Amino acid sequence: MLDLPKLPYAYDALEPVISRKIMELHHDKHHAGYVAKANAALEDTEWADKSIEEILKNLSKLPKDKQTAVRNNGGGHANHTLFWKIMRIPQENNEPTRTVRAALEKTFGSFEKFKTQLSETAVGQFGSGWGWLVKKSDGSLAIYATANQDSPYLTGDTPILGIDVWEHAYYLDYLNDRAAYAEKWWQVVNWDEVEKSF
Ligand code: MN3
Repeated sequence: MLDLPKLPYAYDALEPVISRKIMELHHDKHHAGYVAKANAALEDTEWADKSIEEILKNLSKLPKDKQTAVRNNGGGHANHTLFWKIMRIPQENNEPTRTVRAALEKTFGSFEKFKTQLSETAVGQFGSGWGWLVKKSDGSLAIYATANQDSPYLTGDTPILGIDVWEHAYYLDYLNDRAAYAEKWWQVVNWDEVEKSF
């Protein structure tokens, strides 16, 4: 059974970057829905008691008629579980830890270049999806977007940082201005939590 995790902060903790209303709907309705539907799909399979990471890494081994539901809803569960963890109370000059900064500079040239590349990738995702910083199996870092609720675990990568660019993540606060949301979002990234993935 997959469980809906509690938010590690109050619903209004991310204001003014993300409003209480969005957080309530996003966590209590959207994420809860993914958990319920993923559990319904996994019920009565040998995968019901496995971790979501293990399930997504082995999606092709699941019963064929369950794969789409688990990809979408299990992916939604994994993605949002990480998303809540890697956010915190907004800070205007929100800088990464020394360890994270050094790793980002090595791969992307500078922290600013990294931010720009991830923002542009996320904002440029056509339709619903996510922008990701991932660790590949060889330990290298990469940025890409996925559609819908596709998780980096599906391709064997480990998600480190992800921005949700589904309209439900920003529309109530930013209307159609996904770029404005993506820019503000950097204020709520919890770099201490991100560092744990390095
Ligand atoms: Mn979402």
